[in-house]
Amino acid sequence: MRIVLLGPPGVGKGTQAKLVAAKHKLEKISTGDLLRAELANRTELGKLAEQYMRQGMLVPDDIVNKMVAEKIASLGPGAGFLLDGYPRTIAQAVALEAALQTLGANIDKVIAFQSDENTLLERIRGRAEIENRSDDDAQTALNRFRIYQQETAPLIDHYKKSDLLIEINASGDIETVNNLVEEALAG
Ligand code: B4P
Repeated sequence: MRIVLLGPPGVGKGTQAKLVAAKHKLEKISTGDLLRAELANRTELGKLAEQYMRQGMLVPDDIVNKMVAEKIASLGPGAGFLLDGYPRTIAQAVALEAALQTLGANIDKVIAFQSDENTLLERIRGRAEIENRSDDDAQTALNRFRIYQQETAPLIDHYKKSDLLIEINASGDIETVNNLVEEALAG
């Protein structure tokens, strides 16, 4: 199984990714986590990514595409995986399709989470208290919402056209959302 999780900042992609990957024994590829690990290790890639992330901007496509393509290639052709937070632009979706084609693989389902902005801001505020992420202050979060609408929301139509999209209301608690995800995967 190869799954993509899409959705606005703070909607719970990372939270659901952990649950789904554990249950279905899938490799979890979270671009946010991979980039934060590069930052923590002060690599050249990390230093570059930090300039974008702390302003709530997307890291340039070529950097993220290369990072994901290498990760997918390292898993081998038959591997199941879950992509959390990738693709986030149409250019990333095109790059993902090319990377999968070289392996003779394809995406099975794209899950798009939705919720209202107040719920998302509340969750990000809660995460800020626990995780101290530099992109979780209110102003940066608003910037991330704006960029989501411009850059990432068009992916919903992109995946609707290929009939892979399942839209899920992510406003409920973690267990409720997880039940909806499992129903969608079973269907
Ligand atoms: P991400 O790490 O993907 O972060 P996110 O979108 O804010 O969060 P997510 O939706 O995973 O929410 P979470 O589960 O934590 O991206 C961070 C940054 O990295 C981006 O802004 C960008 O700069 C860069 N980046 C990443 N991928 C990129 C790409 N492909 N291209 C370019 N740049 C990229 O949930 C949020 C909080 O809510 C948590 O505290 C959680 O406990 C809580 N929560 C979750 N679900 C809940 C529920 N159902 N009910 C109540 N609380 C819930």
